[in-house]
Amino acid sequence: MRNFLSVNDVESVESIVKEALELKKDRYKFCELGRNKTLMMIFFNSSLRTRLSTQKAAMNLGMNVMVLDVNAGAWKLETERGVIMDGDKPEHLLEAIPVMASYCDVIAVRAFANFESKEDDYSEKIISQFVKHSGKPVISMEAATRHPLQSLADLITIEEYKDKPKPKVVMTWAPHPRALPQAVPNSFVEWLNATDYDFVITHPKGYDLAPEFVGDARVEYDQDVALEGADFVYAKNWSAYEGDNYGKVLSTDMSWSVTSEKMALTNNAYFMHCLPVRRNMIVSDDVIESDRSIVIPEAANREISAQIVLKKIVENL
Ligand code: AN0
Ligand code: CP
Repeated sequence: MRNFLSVNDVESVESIVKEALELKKDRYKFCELGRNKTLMMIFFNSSLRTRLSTQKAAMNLGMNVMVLDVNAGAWKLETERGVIMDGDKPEHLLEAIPVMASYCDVIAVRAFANFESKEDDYSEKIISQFVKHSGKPVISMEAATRHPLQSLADLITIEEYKDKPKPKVVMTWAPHPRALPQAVPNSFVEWLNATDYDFVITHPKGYDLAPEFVGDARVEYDQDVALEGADFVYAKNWSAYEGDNYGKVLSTDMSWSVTSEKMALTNNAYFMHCLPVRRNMIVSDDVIESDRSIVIPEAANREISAQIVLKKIVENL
C-alpha cells in the first residue's frame, strides 16, 4: 500500500478486515518491522482516539513516532499560493511539507473540512498537497471528506459482533448543536457499500450526502422505518452538504436522538458511534451505557485499523 486516503487504497475490504482480526490475536508479532522507521503525525485539529491509537499502532510495529500539533507551538501556516504573506502566518505549507517529510518515512495528517469553500473541502485541498509535495506515503487521520481509519475500525467491530453473514446496518443522523463535517458518514457509506451487508442511511430531508459517496445505498427519510430490524445502529451527526446549505446546521430535531424507545424498534441492535459523542443530543445516557453499546470496543479497534494500515505501508517502503 502506498497511501491510505480512502477505501480505494485497499485491494479488498473483506481481506483487510480479516487480516486486521488476525493481527489483533498477536499485535506484537511484527514488532521489528518498523525498526528505524519514523511516523510523523500532523494535526490541524483536535483528537483523542486517532492520536493515541495511531501512535500505539506504530509503537506495536517498533516504529518511532513524532507528533506535531500545527496550531500549538508551530508557526501558523499559510495554505494558499500567491498570497502576500504580510499577515499573521510566518510559514507556508509548501515549505513546511517537504521539511516535515525530510524527518520521517510515513506522514499521517488530520485536516478537517473548514466549510469556507465546498470546492476546497471536496477537492481535499490540504491532504492532497501532502501527497503531492511530501514524496512520502500519506495516511488520512480524517481529512475534509473522509475518515478511513475510523471506517475500517467500524467494519472490524461489526465483523466481531455480527451473528449473521449479512447484518442490517443503519446509519442514522442525530442532532448536534454545532456544524460537523461529513467525513465520518461519507467514509462509513463508502466502506459499507463495499460490503454485502443490508445497509440503510436515514436522515432528515436536507441532509443528503454527496451522491458520489451514497452510490446505490438505500436512503430512508423515516428514521423509525429505517431502524426496524436493525442489527447495528451507527449514529452520527453531520452538517448539510447540498447547495448553499453546505456546512450549515438545518435541524437540531431531538426526535432523531437515539433513545431506548428508538432502539426498541431494532433487532436488539448494537449501538455504535465513532466518538466523541454528545450525550443526550446524539444518544441518551441509557443507550450508550447499555450492554448493547459497543462504542468502547469500536474505539479500541482504532489501534488495530491503524496497525494493519501502517503494516502494509511499511512493508512497501
Ligand atoms: C469530528 C467529526 O464529526 O468529524 C471528529 C469525529 C471523529 N467531531 C467533532 O468535531 C466533534
Ligand atoms: N473517532 C475519532 O477519530 O476520535 P478523535 O477525534 O478523538 O481522534
